[in-house]
Amino acid sequence: MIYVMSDIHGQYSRYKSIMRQIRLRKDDHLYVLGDCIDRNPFGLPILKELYYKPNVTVLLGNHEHMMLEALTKEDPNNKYMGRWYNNGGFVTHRRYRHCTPAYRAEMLDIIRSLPVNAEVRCNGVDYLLVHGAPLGYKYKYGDAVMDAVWTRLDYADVMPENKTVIFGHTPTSRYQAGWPIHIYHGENRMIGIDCGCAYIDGRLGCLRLDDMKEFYSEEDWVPPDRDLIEGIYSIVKR
Ligand SMILES: [Mn+2]
Repeated sequence: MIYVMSDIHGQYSRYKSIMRQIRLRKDDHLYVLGDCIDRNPFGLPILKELYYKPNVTVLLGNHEHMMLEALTKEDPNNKYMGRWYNNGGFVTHRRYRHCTPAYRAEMLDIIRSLPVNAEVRCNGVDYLLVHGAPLGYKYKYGDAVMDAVWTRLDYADVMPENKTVIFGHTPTSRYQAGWPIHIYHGENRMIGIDCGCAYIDGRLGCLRLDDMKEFYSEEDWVPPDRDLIEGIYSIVKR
């Protein structure tokens, strides 16, 4: 069986919920389409755990790319660190700084080795697995990797011929406002699987390509009551 999920964003309990449901076997393969890290605390351990599983392929997301730039590039004006922090990188960096030099070097090596796209064939369908967009897709950076991890596909975009593109990066609520935390099966051979796991009211989705069965993380906590949250905010604002 072939499974695809994306944008775990440090949500450890949602990640574990999916792993419990799919019970990955030796002959199965799981593709994780980037953005294991940032916005929530447990990104690095999740990325590391997935990376070393023999039947898992992890792709590069824009968040891993941001982390690599922030921690390895000459950055006198904090351009790269600023961008990372503005996109939820602080929780990752806060923990990273407390890790041993060996662990830090290992995580950077892992990120450097992540592929940008992957291809897999299932039931006679050729799937192109991407974080943001297929490599070679022109966006606004003029850099092939940046374009591939940052592009937000539009529902009307034209995909490469004879390929069904499965992408993360952009929460599916952008394509189906009335069905927000579900996998998006678009026209033009596009499937979006980022169900907003990064956010409190999202969840982690996972698609099994053999039969297109969808799996969703189940919460082990009671979501906070909206009236309660708004009540708290009204107190804070006063
Ligand atoms: Mn992303």
